[in-house]
Amino acid sequence: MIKIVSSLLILFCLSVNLQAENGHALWLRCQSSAPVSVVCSKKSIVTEIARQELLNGWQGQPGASVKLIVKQDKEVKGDGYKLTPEGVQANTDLGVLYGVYDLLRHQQTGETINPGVFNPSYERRVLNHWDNQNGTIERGYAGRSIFWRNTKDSLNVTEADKKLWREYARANASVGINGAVLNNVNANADVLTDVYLKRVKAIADEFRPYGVKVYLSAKFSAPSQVGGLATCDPLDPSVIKWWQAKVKEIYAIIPDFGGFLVKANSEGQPGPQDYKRTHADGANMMADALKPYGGIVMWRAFVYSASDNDRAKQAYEEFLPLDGQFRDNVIIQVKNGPVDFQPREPFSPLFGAMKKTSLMPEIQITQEYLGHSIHLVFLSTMWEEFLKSDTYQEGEGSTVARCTDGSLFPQKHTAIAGVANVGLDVNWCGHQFAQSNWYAFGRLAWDNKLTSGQIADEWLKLTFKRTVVENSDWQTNFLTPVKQMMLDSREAAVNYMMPLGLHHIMSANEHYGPGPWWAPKKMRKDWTPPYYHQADSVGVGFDRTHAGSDAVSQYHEPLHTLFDKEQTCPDEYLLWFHHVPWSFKMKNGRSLWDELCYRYNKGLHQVRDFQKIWDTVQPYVDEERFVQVQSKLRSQSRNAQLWKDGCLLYFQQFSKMPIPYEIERPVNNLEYLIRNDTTRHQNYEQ
Ligand code: GCV
Repeated sequence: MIKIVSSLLILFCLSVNLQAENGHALWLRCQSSAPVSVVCSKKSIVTEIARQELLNGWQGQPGASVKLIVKQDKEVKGDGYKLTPEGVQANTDLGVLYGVYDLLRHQQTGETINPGVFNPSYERRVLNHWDNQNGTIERGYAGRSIFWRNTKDSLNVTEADKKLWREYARANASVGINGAVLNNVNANADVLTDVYLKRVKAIADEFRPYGVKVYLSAKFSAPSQVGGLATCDPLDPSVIKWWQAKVKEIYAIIPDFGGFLVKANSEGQPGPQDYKRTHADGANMMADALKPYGGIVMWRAFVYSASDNDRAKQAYEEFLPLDGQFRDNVIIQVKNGPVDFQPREPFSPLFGAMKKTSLMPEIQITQEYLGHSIHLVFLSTMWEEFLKSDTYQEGEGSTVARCTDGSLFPQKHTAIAGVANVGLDVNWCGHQFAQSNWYAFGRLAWDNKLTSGQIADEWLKLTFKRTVVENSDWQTNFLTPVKQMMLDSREAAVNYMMPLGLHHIMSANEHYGPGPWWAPKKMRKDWTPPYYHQADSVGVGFDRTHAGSDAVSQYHEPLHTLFDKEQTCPDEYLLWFHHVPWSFKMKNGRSLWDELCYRYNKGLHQVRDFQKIWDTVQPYVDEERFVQVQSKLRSQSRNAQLWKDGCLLYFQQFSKMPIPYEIERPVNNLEYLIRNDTTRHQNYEQ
């Protein structure tokens, strides 16, 4: 009997998946199910969803009985859960739902289910959408916003809107994401007005059953812009009153509103410093207004000014002196690196340095600097590298993960944010493989100790497996090579874009192709690549040693000394911390110039290999997704060639050294690349 049911199950899955797939179902594709009976100790909208998910997706013993129990247990924290031989137990309804998704994930990936307790690393696992109210998305590469549009009836809530929001919330819940900031950090104050708040409420209503809270980016100047006040001084009683009233109004319609995200005094945004107040004054004023309702303020530390001698140092310099001055419902949101989501940066030295303030990492899921939705880059390895970086703030083992998840310093709230890569594109993320980054963010936010290998394995099985039980042929010919491609993809991007610690050398403001030459006369220096690479006849790289900008001193020992010396600085960060002579002898014996040539060349060849790998897996992938990925890889390959040619030919003007003869010659001329700089992106988007 079991055999018959399993065969039917396989047949059903096969027939579902032989149809074209467009990627809209994400990692939640498998609908086949074996019969199961589900008993739940508590009835609620959330537990009903949990029950339905089990009924629709059960892959275990046919006819089994599963118990879902909501019961207090000291071992279980927050919305964590316990997997037991009988089913799922949790303190909250949401915990039960998370447990059910985990159970199903195990079944669908064929992993053994080990009973145990699974608690989240962070209390708040939040997506930041940089969506504008006119429907565009800053740094979005997957179509327009799923929340906002600029048609005539833009604020009408349709059934199609609600369906999409529910699908989005379900996808988030399935990986443990429990919050979403619905609008751009470069905020438009109108979002806090009545008409927009009605739409926010409608979104919150669809999210609620899946445990996803809504948050808003709040413009610091809102009291003037939409409140008509003469000032936005955070210590002014009228301003304090305005925010209190605004918060009260929001909670009256959205009782579980999460709180505000604020970008202040950064890149032209208003903030407390406009009134000679500190970041703490500004954040605390908002935090006080939110406190009675349980809301939080996520205050960004992404600050830098044109006049500073090293942009990488500024967040630390501005925020560290404020340690201990923030209310306990303020969390300082810090980008992973000290500059800006580059393909590789050392971790921001603020992590661990602020010991009396809650800090949350901000990572970027949307690929602003990593090839938009054209390049296949699995970002999990980058985030894993970051979370596992040792800050040494409390001795060895003080990883970024531990400095932010509450295990090293007491934190009232813990959180992690990811800048979303979601838009109206049918596959949500623009590139089928970009979905894996959304997935990976959720999984790492839930468990910051997971490995990228495990995440890639899970995602590939859930996203591409055609039957419940794939044969070993699939494992060998699809899973193994494609997983390896994913795991290598970030390092490949670093190699063909910005190896050896180079950073911020992309073209213009679109941040796609190479542009180490890009430096319009009137442009702020710290927005142009030459500020970062500092290439000259002597060498290349930014001197951040004690003899240079001294950014190294923001790192705790032993990192301070390690980074400070060319000989001990890891190759990956060499040109981040040092201005290195072209003929400098690398650890492997090559000159810096030769090594640069090898790295760029290697990156390009890695992408060409990805093309080959993908072509070999054609028999295992449905036509639509296969062709899409194949075509994107072609664009990526052409773009990698531009990066290699553009950067090597540009830097060669300074090094005056030959490209090693065993390396392929450039196929583009530098003058051509520079001349076509601004239009190139469009040409390669096809
Ligand atoms: C939302 C970078 C991006 C900006 C972004 C900013 C930020 O500068 O290029 O588009 O603005 O970071 O994180 O605030």
